[in-house]
Formats: sequence, C-alpha cells, structure tokens
Amino acid sequence: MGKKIFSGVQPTGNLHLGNYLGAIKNFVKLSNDKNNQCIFCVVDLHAITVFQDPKDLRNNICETVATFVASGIDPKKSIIFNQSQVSAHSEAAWILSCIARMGWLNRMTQFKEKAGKDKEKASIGLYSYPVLMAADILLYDSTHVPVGDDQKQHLELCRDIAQKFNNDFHLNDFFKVPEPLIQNQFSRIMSLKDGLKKMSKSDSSDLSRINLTDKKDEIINKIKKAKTDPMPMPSSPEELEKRHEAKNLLGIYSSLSDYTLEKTINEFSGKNFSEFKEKLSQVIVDKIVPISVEIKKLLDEKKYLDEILLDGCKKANEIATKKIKKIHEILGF
Ligand code: AQP
Repeated sequence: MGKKIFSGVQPTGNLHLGNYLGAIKNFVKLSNDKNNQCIFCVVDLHAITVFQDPKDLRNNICETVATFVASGIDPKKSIIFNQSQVSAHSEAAWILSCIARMGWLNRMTQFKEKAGKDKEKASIGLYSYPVLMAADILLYDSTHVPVGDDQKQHLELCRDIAQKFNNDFHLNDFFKVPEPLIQNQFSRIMSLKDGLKKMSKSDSSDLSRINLTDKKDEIINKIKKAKTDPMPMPSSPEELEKRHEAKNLLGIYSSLSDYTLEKTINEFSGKNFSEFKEKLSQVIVDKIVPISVEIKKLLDEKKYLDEILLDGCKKANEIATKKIKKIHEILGF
C-alpha cells in the first residue's frame, strides 16, 4: 500500500538550500511515486507565531507555492494548500492542546532556541506550535511525514498526542500514529558562516544561506566566502568530527550529487578548498538556478498560483472536515 504523506513549509521568506535538501527534495521524490497520496501545506498559521508583515506574508505564501511547483511537485497529483484556509486546523489544534501535557511541550528544544533568553515575551503560539503541527498531520490520517532533522522532536510529540487521544477515548486506531521520514544523511544543513548553526531563513546574514531564488553569481560568491579551515581537504570521515564547516560543505556536495559522503571525501582528499569550492558552486548552480528561474516565472503568474491554492484548499477541506466531525462525535459535542 502507498503512503499518506503530509508535510508543511512556513511562508516566512528566504527558502533556502537547507529547506530544499532537508525537506522539499524528498517531497518531490515521494510525490513522484504513484502509490503515494501527498499533501503539502503552506503553514501560514505557524508563520504568525512570530510577527509577519501582512504584505510580506502574502508574497511569501505565493513564493512558497511557486517553490513547490518549481522544484517538481505537480499540483495535479498532490494537494497544495495553505493552512489558514482550512479552519479545521485551528479547531483541531485547540482540541489537541487539551490532550497534550505541559511537561511534553516544556521539553521542546526549538521553542527554547527560538524564544531565546526572554521567553516571557515569546507568543503563546510559538510555545504551542507543535500542537498545531500535530493537528495538521493527524487530520489527514497521514502515515509518513518527511521533515528535516530539526523537526524530529515535534513529530515524536505528535505521535504521543495521537496515542494519548486514542487511549483516552478507548479507540484503537482513530488517529494514525505517523512515521517520520528523515533522511539518514545530510538531514540538517548548516549555516555557511558557522558549521554548528542550522542554515535558517531568519539568520540576519544572507551570506549564511543559499536562497532558492539566488542567481548564479550570488551562489558563487556565497560559496567563495563560506567559512572553512586552514587544513587541506579531509581524507576520512573521522577527520570531519571536529571540522564542522568542511563536513557541511561536503554534505551539501554529496546530497546534491547523490553521492555518499565517503565518495565525496575520496574525490577531494588532500586537495585545497578553492578547488572543491569551484566544483561545489557548480553543482549548486546546476540544481538551484533552474529552480530559481522557474520560481521567478511562476511569480508572474499569480492567477495560476491562486488557482492551485483554491483547488488544494477544496480538497484538503473535504478531508479535514470529515475528520473534525468524527472528533466532535468522539468528544461528545
Ligand atoms: N537547515 C536545514 N537543514 C535541513 N532541513 C531544514 N529544514 C529547515 N531548515 C533546515 C526543513 O525544512 C522544512 C521547512 O521548514 P520550515 O519552513 O517549516 O521552518 P524551519 O524549520 O523553522 O526553517 P528555518 O529556516 O529554520 O526557519 P526560521 O529561521 O524561521 O526558524 C522542515 O521540514 C524543516 O525540517
């Protein structure tokens, strides 16, 4: 039997190579398998957990849809929609927030990282974000959720919530307990400026990431300026333990070329970084520039992007409304 796939991306601008290699590349692969049913959501309710300028948000929603399509997701085969347009997500999030326990949420490391030192000033939404994520996934009886490594903990929480709901109401299998689909290797792409920090949309330095809308010369320049170390290229995986920047760049090269890390290490062993960086720029340019060109083309076709969202919303709404009705019955509403 095929898989029921659900995943989301926040429309917070600056979609980058980390989002592509950690998540979107996998979405495309899964959506190309005829046996799978795929739903990809532009999670705009998640985006507003930190303040978004409404005009930017609207543009970023379009850009996220354009990125999905430009990367190879066919909107005729997969459902693409935005979360705010299917009200069952907000409703299910409230209901599940009565199932989830404070202690579970208190353990979420992403909240701690994003809220920083001043967590009293973080929004309640930022804290309960993983409950909304659980609602997104569980409403569609999703069996598999392709995400980057950073979302692993949230997915475990989703599984706990599904199990507790099933147990509390003596139901065997009402909520499907979803499996994470996290790539074994290269599931966390790091900043080009700091090999210990995740490549991220919100990093204030544009040089820290390759945006999916970057042009060829921007990519070449960013790779040229990417942090490395003074030693020659490593000759074994063990050497990478303490060489975080080298490890990240070799990982990006391997992931884009569909090579194992070992194969890439052998190819560049003992050479200097400048030679490797030239090759790395080339593989990034070859993959990202066609996507970037297509995104720009699609952004001039707003009507087409709106049609995709409208069609996706109708289909998603149909599934989610049925599930929420059943939830009402179970709860005794
Ligand atoms: N650096 C990364 N490496 C691998 N995967 C990544 N993902 C994000 N960053 C990396 C994966 O991309 C998917 C969509 O992420 P998101 O847009 O929902 O939000 P995020 O994880 O919060 O992304 P950012 O870039 O880190 O945003 P900011 O800066 O706003 O916090 C997810 O599957 C994620 O795992």
